[in-house]
Amino acid sequence: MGIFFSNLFARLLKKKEMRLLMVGLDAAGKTTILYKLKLGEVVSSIPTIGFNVETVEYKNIAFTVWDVGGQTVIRGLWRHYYVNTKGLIFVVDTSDHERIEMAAEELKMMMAEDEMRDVVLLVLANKQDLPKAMTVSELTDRLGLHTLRGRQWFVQPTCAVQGSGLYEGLDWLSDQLSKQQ
Ligand code: G3D
Ligand code: MG
Repeated sequence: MGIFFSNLFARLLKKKEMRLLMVGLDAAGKTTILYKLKLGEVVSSIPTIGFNVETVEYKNIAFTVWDVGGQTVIRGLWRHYYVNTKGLIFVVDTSDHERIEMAAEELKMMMAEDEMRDVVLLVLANKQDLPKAMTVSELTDRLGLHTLRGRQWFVQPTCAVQGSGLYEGLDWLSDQLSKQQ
C-alpha cells in the first residue's frame, strides 16, 4: 500500500515541513492505521513527557499520533505538536457507542485550540466491519460536525485492519492541503 501513499503525498512534497496529527481515544485503530500506511519506520516514544507518542517521518511530512481522553493534566503538553500542524486525522471506533460522547468532547476541545484554527479535519469512521458500527451520518451527528464553523471537514468510513477507506480519506486530506498552498 505504501506506493499509493507515496503518489498521494507527492504533490505535497514541494511544501516545507508540515505536520499531520492523528488522534482518537485508545483502541480507535490509530496504531493499526499508522502501520497500514507503511510510510516509514514508526517510532514510539517512552512516555517520559507524560504521554506516549508515535511518529513517522515521511519526507517533509511528520505524522504524530497519540491517544486522547481522560488525562486533562497533560493537555497543555500537546500544544508543542500543534505547531506547523495542517491536518488533524481524528479516528473513531464506530462500534464504541459508550464512548462516542467522550470522543466528541475531545474533538470539540481540540478544535477550540487557537493553534488549530486553520487545521483541516479528516474523521476516520473506523471499524465499519463490526455489526454495531455507526453510519457516517450518525457519527457526523454525534460529533456535532455540522456545528463547526469555517472548517473544512470530511468523514471517511474505514476498516483499518483491511486497510479499506484509508486511501480515500488521505486523498481528500491531501487535496485540501494542496489547495491551501
Ligand atoms: P489505537 O492505536 O487507536 O489505540 P489500535 O488502536 O490500532 O491499537 O487498535 C485497537 C484494536 O482494534 C486492535 O485489536 C486492532 O486490531 C483493532 N482494530 C483496528 N481497526 C479495526 C477495524 O477497522 N476493525 C476491527 N474489527 N478491528 C480494528 P487488538 O485485538 O489487537 O487489541
Ligand atoms: Mg496505539
